[in-house]
Amino acid sequence: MTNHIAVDIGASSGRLVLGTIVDGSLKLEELHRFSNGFTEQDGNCFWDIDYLFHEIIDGLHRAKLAGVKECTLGIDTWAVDYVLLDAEGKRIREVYAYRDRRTDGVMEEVAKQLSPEKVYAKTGIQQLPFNTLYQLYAHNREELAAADQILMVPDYLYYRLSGRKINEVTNASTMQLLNLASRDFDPELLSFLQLRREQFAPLTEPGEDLGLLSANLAEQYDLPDCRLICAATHDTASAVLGVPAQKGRSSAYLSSGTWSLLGVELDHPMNDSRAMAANYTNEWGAYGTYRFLKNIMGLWLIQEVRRLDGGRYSFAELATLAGESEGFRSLIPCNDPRFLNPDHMIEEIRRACQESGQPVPGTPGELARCVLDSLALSYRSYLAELEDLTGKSIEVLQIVGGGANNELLCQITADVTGREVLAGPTESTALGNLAVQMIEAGRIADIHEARRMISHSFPIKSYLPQPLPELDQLLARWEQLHSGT
Ligand code: LFR
Repeated sequence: MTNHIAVDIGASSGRLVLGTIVDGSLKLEELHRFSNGFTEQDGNCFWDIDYLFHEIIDGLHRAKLAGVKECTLGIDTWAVDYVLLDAEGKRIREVYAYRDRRTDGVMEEVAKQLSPEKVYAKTGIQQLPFNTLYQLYAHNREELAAADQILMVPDYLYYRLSGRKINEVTNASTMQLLNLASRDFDPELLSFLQLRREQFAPLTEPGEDLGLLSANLAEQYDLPDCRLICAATHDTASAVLGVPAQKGRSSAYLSSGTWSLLGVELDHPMNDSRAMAANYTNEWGAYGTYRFLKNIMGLWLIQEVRRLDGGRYSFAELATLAGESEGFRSLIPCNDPRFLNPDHMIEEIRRACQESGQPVPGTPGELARCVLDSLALSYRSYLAELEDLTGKSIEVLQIVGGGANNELLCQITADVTGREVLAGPTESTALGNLAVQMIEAGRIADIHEARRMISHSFPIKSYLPQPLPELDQLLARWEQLHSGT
């Protein structure tokens, strides 16, 4: 098999990417791209999962038209969101989006009944209000008890394509229900939610052969012959697999998209009390790895500014406007939960600046600049924390994902962190997804070879830190902003 297709769906867009190996290099071809986003109905937020399924079908049909007769296929999406199935395998309801506000205050409520220390010792997962544990707690009890199966979003998409039910591990770990020691669902956490182990499918590792695409679908929509391979179905797991090999120097990765995921790959979980206090996560990776990382609010802040501004400017234009605006004029504590899903992001940013006595950003360029400056400063703080927790100094920051295209963000990040930033590839998530398929197909030996191949197949841009005038004052302002929140 020489054709491999990655289905990579993030919170704001999805794509089908064809990956091949030509003369020892990886080549990507985008077959199909579509938008994604949640919609609000009666105060709740939902994904349109049927739309996403049909976009996958559409993309596969285009692949066939482009000459792909047979291929392997892997799927990754964002994490934590789930789909309930009844005994006939039919979806019970619309799929809640993780920014839905039904989980407001739930984390605190659960903490009164279930010690957070115990949950962290078991799972090693950071406390985020939208972890599946809290979403399920907030879900209608009867509906949950009646569910025959609980699948995560990519598991469900595999199921629709093949009829096979799995719970893939990289994504399942974000439920905050898996036990690091037993490497299965934790009985105590399940019973807390009044759930049964049988409501979940067997845990499945990336690389597993999931069989053929359903013959009915292939015939009905004129699709290629597809063998489904279990990818690292959490997009961040795939993105980290797709980080290029880094020789000699110690580095951290920053997967920059809707979220900024900053961390390092470990071969063992680090779920001690310090990691818990700093709220770092140990999400399960492919090939026995763990993603020791922190969620930072990310480009969601800019996506919302853009949306509320009526989409007047593209992301590239917003970056240009930000570059023309005065730097470090107003800063926000960008990881504050107030920015998770405010009623109006622009107003929320302005309010935060006003409350802290800073100039209020007016134009889209000023707003974008405020966000980018604040993100870069947060990367500096979290890198220091990461060094402290792991006991290792970090010389280089490797930025992958869409944010690697944002030259201003990459340069300010280098300047503020005082480290070299290596940016690219932007399609690291699709690459990580494809790497698992290629390893499974015997075309690449292992993930080390895949990462070496990624590093020589795509341009990676270096940003060296430039001295920042008045850095000390800037850092003092940043500190003060956080001591006041
Ligand atoms: C990134 C991501 C993060 C996860 C968040 C919610 O797309 O998957 O890793 O914390 O979305 O699922």
